Amino acid sequence: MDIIYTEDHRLRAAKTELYGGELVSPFECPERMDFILEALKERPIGMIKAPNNYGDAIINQIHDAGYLSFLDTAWDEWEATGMKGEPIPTVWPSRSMPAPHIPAFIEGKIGYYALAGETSISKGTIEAAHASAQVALTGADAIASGQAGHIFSLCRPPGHHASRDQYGGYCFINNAAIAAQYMRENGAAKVAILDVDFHHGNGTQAIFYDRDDVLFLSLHGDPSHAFPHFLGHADEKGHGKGEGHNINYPMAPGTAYSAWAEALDHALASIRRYAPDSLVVSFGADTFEHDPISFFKCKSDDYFDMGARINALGLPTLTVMEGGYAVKDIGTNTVNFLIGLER
Ligand code: Q9C
Ligand code: ZN
Repeated sequence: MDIIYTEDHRLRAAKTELYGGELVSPFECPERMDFILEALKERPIGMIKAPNNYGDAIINQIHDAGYLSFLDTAWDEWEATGMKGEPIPTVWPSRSMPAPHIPAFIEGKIGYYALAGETSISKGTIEAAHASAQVALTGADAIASGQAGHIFSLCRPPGHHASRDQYGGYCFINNAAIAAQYMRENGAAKVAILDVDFHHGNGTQAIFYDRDDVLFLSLHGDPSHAFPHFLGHADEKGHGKGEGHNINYPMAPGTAYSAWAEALDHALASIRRYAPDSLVVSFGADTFEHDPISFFKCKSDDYFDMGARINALGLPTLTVMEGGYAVKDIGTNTVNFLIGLER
């Protein structure tokens, strides 16, 4: 399986994340990729290739124009205020204060376009996010054109929390959604997105919620206990034409692989019934027992089985990297998953 990767992810190197009431060094850091690259060097599974440039056409179909231009200028506008730290939101449109107008001042715009408060927009963030989207598009193209049966798009920053017009949870541009949309535009009548990151893929869900041409399934920590806290419940099943095309598997703190894999089998049965032309896997290694911000109990060897079960679908499959923060182990666990995918 070939791997699509670019060093441009290093442009995303925020100094701060708001965590536990403190500003800490971000969990979602460039070193994550180094551990995966190191594991791929020890156990090579294919060629590592640079992304092509597909421009903005698909990105513009998935994201709001005002949101994208906000991201383009956010750092410069923030820097111009003379504020000392990195931009994080301090105020939001909320239940008692819905937003009839988009603010002009950067502090208000940040609140308008943020869905969570942990993620700083550092200098270089939007450049890295666009490079990450091209990594996803290059993988989607290889799958759509039939050049490959499996591709791994080693995206960073991740994407599945980013909605049409909001960033957060370390995500800015929704790589998996863009990959699925590219496949739809290039020969696939139906695409399934299977999100196995520890966190609910709220952004991907929201983007496809009223569509029946993209089936979204997510296995994740119960939002009653885990980020993103407000989306990802089992009763969210899609809307309008999309009714029945959104399937959530929220799971309790402490869930081990055996129970997780039962939910996976249920999800795989739904994918088989849907009979998509291709599959996008939003893969996060944060289901690992020692992940610092998550509460599932998957062990390193479980990732082989996870990959093998998904491979049994027999679908052209693009795996897109999402989260995973136990930096020492995400290399091992990610490569285990990819090896399992080819079993
Ligand atoms: N107490 C991804 O995995 N904060 N994003 C968690 C835990 C945000 C995770 C705080 C986690 C975002 C792509
Ligand atoms: Zn995650």
